[in-house]
Amino acid sequence: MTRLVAVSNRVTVPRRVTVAGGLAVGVLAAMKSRGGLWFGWSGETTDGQPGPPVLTNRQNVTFATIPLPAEDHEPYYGGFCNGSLWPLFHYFVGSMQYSDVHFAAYGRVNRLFAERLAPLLLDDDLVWVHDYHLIPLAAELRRMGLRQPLGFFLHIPFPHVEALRALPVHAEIVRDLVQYDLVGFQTARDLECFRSAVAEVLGPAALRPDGSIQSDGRRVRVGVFPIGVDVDEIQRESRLSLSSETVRRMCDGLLGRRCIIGVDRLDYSKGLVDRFLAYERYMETCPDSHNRVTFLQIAPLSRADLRTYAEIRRSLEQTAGRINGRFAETDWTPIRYLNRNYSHEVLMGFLRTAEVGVVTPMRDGMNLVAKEFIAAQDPENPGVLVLSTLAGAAEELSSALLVNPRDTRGVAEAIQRALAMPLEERRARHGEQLAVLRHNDIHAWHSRFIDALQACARPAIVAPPRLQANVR
Ligand code: ADQ
Repeated sequence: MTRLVAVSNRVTVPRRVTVAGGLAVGVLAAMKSRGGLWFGWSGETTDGQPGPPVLTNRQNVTFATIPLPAEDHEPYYGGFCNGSLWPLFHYFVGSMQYSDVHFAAYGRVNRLFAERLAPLLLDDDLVWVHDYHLIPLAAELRRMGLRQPLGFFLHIPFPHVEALRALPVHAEIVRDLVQYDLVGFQTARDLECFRSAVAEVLGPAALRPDGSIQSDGRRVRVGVFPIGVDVDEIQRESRLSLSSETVRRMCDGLLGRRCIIGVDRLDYSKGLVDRFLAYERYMETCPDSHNRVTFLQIAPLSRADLRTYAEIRRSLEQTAGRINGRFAETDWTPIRYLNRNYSHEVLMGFLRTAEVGVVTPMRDGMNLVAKEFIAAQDPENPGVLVLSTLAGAAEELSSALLVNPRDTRGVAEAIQRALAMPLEERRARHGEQLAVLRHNDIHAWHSRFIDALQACARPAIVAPPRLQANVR
């Protein structure tokens, strides 16, 4: 079996500390089941250029990490990645900043990744690069003469070309993406947006009739690979953790009240302020809910040293404080808002306890919490998912209560409907959603991508067959 090499911006060698983030959850699952090498940033900075990667073995996975040069880290990570690409790709075009200095640091960090990764690569490795931080990595590796199959998966949405064009270097981004052999997206919409960007930048002739892309005489395959969750593992965890101390204390603290839950990294794209406003509206229109329902929002801090993230944190604290001040009673706090990380198991226990999961991002590549909520439920007495139409997960989970996250009245009504939904309807919806989750679980996600990438290694003279229905 050829070795899998995963590359992502940040690599956290598993310890007992849990990292909240969908990419880490997904890539770790792929690496654990298949083994291989996982390369990326250690989370530290250094003066000057870093030396060779530090290698750490954990079971069948070797973690290879490097620090980043202190002077490049901020313009690369806070600047181009999270000041330009993240807002733009989530359609916050007005919040996007752009600076040539940031873009140059983005290029330098990608070159550094290529230079430190290349000596670790074997001839028949499969290299799978993750997410928007590393779009130029394939071009850098190709410049160094590497010939291994290179795949890229975008965890976040790919924006429509009309939004993408707002970025001064959008053409470079598209040209760098077609240096990979395989480019994968979460949803069919993202893929269509990418194809229209390719037509705009490379010309319509770059789109081949079979759906693949022609670039400099090479064939670039593209596909849709919706990320999933480990359904059986989540069911096991959520059952077991009901008896854990932390989950028991949480349940005891509810004093028999019904629980609505939200779990998100603290990020402005997750729609948390509007979600709180929708819950406020629900309490306004349903006075019966007072002292009978509690909204538990778990939102671990992320990218906390970036200004936009400090702002959203402040505004959430103010909104939760105002709403609690308005409705709370001596023995009831309507919104419990926590900025903490929990182990995956405890989190799944919280999700199982809740009767309604509210997942209302303004945009999201997929949103694993929506899928985790469904998988964690008791199938005999399941809760109801209220889901934003702008999350990639909505493409698959069409039997959730679908809402527009800015429509506070619509979200409030969906919460009300979810809490009143009869058992039979809840079971029917949950059954449909669970079947989708099983079909597209985490194992299906990585094996489909890796099979498609493996096929890119075949000699060019063999006419490449269609590998799967969703790979062109
Ligand atoms: P994220 O934006 O991080 O992921 P999401 O898909 O919801 O969003 O994944 C978050 C993960 O972190 C979940 O597995 C969740 O359980 C975990 N988590 C959240 N809060 C936690 C807490 N307090 N403690 C511990 N764990 C916590 C990005 C994209 C998404 C895409 C994923 C995967 O933005 O659109 O779905 O990658 O591709």
